[in-house]
Amino acid sequence: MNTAIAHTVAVNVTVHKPLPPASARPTPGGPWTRQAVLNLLAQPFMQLVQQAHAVHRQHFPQGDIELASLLSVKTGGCPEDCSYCPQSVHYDTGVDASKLMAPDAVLAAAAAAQAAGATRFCMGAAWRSPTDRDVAKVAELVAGVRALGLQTCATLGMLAPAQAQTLADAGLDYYNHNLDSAPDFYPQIIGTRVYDERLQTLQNVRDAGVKVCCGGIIGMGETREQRAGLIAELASLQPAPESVPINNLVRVPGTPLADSPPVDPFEMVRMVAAARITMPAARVRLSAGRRELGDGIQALCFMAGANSIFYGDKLLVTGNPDVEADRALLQRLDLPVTGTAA
Ligand code: SAM
Ligand code: DTB
Ligand code: SF4
Repeated sequence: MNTAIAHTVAVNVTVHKPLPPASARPTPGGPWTRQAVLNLLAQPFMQLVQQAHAVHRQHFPQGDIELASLLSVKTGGCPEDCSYCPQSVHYDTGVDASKLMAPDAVLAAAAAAQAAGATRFCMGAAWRSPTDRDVAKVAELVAGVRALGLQTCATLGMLAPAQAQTLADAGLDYYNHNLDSAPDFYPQIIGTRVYDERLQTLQNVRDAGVKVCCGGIIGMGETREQRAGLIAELASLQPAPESVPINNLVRVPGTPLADSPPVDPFEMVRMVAAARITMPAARVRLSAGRRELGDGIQALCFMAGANSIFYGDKLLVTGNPDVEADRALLQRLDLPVTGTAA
């Protein structure tokens, strides 16, 4: 890791409980130890892509790409100190805090996303953990979005079991809660929430019968070994997540990671390939940071097994490729969109 970043992170993050070294953590899902994933990632690039593509074709013979739209229903003012995040109160990023959006505005955005071709709608809130009142309000949003005929997803921070159940009863299909990084790198990035709390929320979501969307970020100064550690943790969840977002860090001015050196874009392709091979039935989403990847790298990611994108001009608070550019790219690559495949 770049020493300047190591310094900035150390200043901004309070590390609470050190986790055991990754090698000591169980990988109950079977063969996907950190070393096994590292062996995958370290293969000759073309060999890795070829292997991942074969797994992809076997599990997704239609080769369709899911379009998932994202809306920040409650922006900014978050008490957490995630070093990558423009919505944390700890950093001066120019993002103003706002209240939870009104239902009619959320439903209008969902209907517009659907009209543009999205089949999944994800609502994000900058909370550490919602109150029961917050959850009741989001449950109303979930029911409304589902009534439009969209798949629903929410990402609201840590959830208690009863809160997960409330959202499940409202018709929530997926809950997004990322592990973000390997357990041994994580404390350098986040000090206000420990890894095991993330695992607990994932379990609460599972127990409520909601499908899990869980992934991470690359480009935060982690090593390839640590990227392997993230994939091993994800693939060892029982069962594996149904949806796996792989984010390329969006370096937002004002955050401690603003000046992180960009990671080699081929590393993003390798991560997608490793996610595809280790979690063959999952929707692997090429998530934040696509604008910096360019069309060629994105095409390689689709080849390596990415079959979902965030679709819409905005992610939560940062930009995303234009809808027209995305549709054109998928057409140029002859990739069918989910729900329209022949
Ligand atoms: N506040 C909730 C939480 O963190 O649990 C939900 C929203 S949070 C923005 C969802 C995820 O977005 C994070 O876990 C992280 O993986 C991703 N994310 C946030 N900022 C990012 C950035 N600058 N670049 C890439 N991914 C980012
Ligand atoms: C995920 O893995 N990526 C999305 C979603 N889950 C909620 C968020 C990306 C955020 C990128 C920076 C921003 O716009 O705030
Ligand atoms: Fe808050 Fe989520 Fe951002 Fe962390 S990633 S600061 S929890 S909004």
